[in-house]
Amino acid sequence: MMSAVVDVRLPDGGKLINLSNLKKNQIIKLELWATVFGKNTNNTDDALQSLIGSFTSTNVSGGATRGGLTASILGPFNAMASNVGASVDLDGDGDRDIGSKNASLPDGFFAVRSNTLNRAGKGVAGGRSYHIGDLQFTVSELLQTGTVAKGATEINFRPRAASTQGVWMEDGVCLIGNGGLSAGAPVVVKRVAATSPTSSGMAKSAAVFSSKPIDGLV
Ligand SMILES: [Ca+2]
Ligand SMILES: [Ca+2]
Ligand SMILES: [Ca+2]
Repeated sequence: MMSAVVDVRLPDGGKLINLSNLKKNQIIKLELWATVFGKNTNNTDDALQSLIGSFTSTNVSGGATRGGLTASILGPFNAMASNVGASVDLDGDGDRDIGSKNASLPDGFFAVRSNTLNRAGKGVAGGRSYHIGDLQFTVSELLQTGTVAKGATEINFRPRAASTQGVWMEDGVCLIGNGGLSAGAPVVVKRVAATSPTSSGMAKSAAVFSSKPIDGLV
């Protein structure tokens, strides 16, 4: 069974951005990591060559923010046929996503490609992980006013729904991805209520929420 995952995350690995810390035109810097998983415990026989898909900022329960996404690609995954993707509103919510709605053609999709099956990624349990590029979300509009927490906005990868989703190697076998490419958990933008510092459990989570977004903001 084939398995590769594209994960969008904050530079410190976090997944949560407190809307209370955001303002219009602010840039949120995110990282794109791809991980190839095999079945055995040896990760020196797992490798990545290419992947293709889109990125969207999806509003849940009314959403938290609108903004535009832009991507960049890191070497060696910037070889011929790589593409930072077209800037289009894929989901019709009024802001720009990256990629294409037409899965039958590769045109417009975000695509990374190395000239060879690359084994230089970071070894992780059961596979190999690669920092393939970065993503920027530029806030254009805050969808919530006041302090009442409502919806959330989820920023994530969407694999191209086609027979060719990428080329990678698992346990020494080179594969052309077909249904084996998926997205990790989304980066979530939502309003996180301030909590009392006298309540230890709550204060701890508040500290996590308030520190992680700052690492991801430039
Ligand atoms: Ca959006
Ligand atoms: Ca959109
Ligand atoms: Ca392996």
